[in-house]
Amino acid sequence: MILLFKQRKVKRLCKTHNSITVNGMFPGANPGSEKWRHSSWEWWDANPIDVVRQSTRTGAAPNISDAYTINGQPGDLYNCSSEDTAIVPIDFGESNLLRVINAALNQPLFFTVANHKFTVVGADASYLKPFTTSVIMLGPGQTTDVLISGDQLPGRYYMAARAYQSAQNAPFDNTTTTAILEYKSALCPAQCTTKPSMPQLPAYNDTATVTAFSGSLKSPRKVEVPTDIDENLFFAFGLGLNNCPKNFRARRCVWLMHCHLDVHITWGLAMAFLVDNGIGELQSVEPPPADLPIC
Ligand SMILES: [Cu+2]
Repeated sequence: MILLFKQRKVKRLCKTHNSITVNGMFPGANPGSEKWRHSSWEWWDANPIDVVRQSTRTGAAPNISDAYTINGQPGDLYNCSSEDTAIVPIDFGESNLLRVINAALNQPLFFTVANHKFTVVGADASYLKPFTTSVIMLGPGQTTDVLISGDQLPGRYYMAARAYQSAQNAPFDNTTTTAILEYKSALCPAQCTTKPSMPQLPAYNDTATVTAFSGSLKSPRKVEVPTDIDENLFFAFGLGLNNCPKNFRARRCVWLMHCHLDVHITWGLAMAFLVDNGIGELQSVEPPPADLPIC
């Protein structure tokens, strides 16, 4: 397979920027290539690598984004964006699977569609016991698979995403990104001159809705877990102020883990698991690559 990397000029929020494309498409969301994959991203009026580098250097949170996007487009509620708003076609009477990805850097996001309900059937590559909801919430990096039925008056409906502010007083991008769910039988341009219906999104700090949603994520069937516990282990996660053991750099693998936003790893909030070799080659750590930087 040949991957062709190119710089392409893209216009977002009234300005033109360079963006990297792979075989002519933006990495991640490829609008049009797979109809029902939807990703919500963030957009900075800056080079996003600079945003991350600056936050790593200063130790502060990354600058908040200037827009969120659905399938690469900010949508109608931002300046200079309405001409390129992503359109998601649907047939009346049809049931469609939406694979929704939160590809934002740090921001948990609510996602909803006007007048339609979702049947949630999967999350992060696991099937779920289906349940119905009008709004879903995804943490950064999370995926959720939902079914949506074309059972409403054929027309145009906004799909919208905006922030769930999970931490009080932490600054966040409070803008709203939209795409348009468009019934194929809705006659354009006659019907397209009227604005699509806008869904109601939860308040930024609506933790009750988030708790109700995440509490509904259940396995399709009973999961067998060990119930005979020989020993109770209590782990306290805290700031590691101890010096690393002397043999830290020997042939052992260090697995950095933080069960939250990735940016917190650069703040030093990672748990380091030392992983030793097991028995045989398949249970052993591969040697580091020749170009591994020495710190
Ligand atoms: Cu964290």
